[in-house]
Amino acid sequence: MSKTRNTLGLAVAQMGPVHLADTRRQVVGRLLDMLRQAHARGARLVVFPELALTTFFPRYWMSEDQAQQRFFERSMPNPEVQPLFDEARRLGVGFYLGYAELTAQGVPYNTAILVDEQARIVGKYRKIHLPGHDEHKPDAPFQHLEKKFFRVGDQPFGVWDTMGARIGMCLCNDRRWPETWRMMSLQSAELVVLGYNTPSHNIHWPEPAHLRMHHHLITLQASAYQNCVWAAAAAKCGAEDGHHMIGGSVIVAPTGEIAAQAITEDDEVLVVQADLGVAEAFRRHVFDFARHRRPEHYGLITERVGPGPALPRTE
Ligand code: CDT
Repeated sequence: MSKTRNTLGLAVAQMGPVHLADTRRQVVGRLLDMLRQAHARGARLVVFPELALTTFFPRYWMSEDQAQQRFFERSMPNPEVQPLFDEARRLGVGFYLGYAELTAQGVPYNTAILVDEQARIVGKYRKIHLPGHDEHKPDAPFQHLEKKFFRVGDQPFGVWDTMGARIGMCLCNDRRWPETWRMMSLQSAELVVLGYNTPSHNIHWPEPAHLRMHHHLITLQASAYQNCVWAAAAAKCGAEDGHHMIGGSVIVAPTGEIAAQAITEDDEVLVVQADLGVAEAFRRHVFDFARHRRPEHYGLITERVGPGPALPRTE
């Protein structure tokens, strides 16, 4: 007897560079093309990158006001992004989209939304792990000013039941932190979606360039396996006005295996029919959290931020 498989048509829409001179209208045109391609290949959910509507502006020194005037969205959908919502509803495809959000109270966040097949915003996530710095580094080849331009997200990692799956969201640097994934797998996430902009060069120390891709993939693969989730990660990549960022968009199975990976540094769509049942054996056995986790021995994880002294021992 054949078992019915619970599959989700899952797409990652990687973006090539968005230059300073590119308009929102041009960018949304590219997103529309990829939404249609993904739909034609059987996708029900399309994952777009972090800060997908603009260049990765935290690389430029400017005032917060200048950044907000040029790169932030005051409402969503707004008239420039509305065509994406309209086409998603017409096709019956949901999506995840990252953008710079300025709230009605004037608070700036690095945000992602989850939009269902009826084009309703069903989930919002505001980035928690903000990398980089807030001061000007005039000697660096570029800046990484996320700590200047964004506030830390105001809500914990969440999950949303939509499009036939329990879906968690995070953004870029969050993927490097085990706590991100565990927060969502403890809420029974089946899929974690994320966008990223990862510069190829580290401005803080001469990190060998190949490690950027290695750390990206090893993190995605280990986290998917250790948390029994599918992971779908969409890059914005290539050289934005000469500033290179890694590609390597991937869909990873709960086995830790890569089910699909981008081969270009341009707009490129990956589609996988993701069998959500694959995780079940892992959840019942090696990672049966309810039976095997020992939170009474994990206290430091929430008590301490940085490393400190050894814990006292009885023997
Ligand atoms: N956008 C973003 O979060 N980028 C960071 C750069 C890290 S620099 C160490 C990332 O984690 O990919």
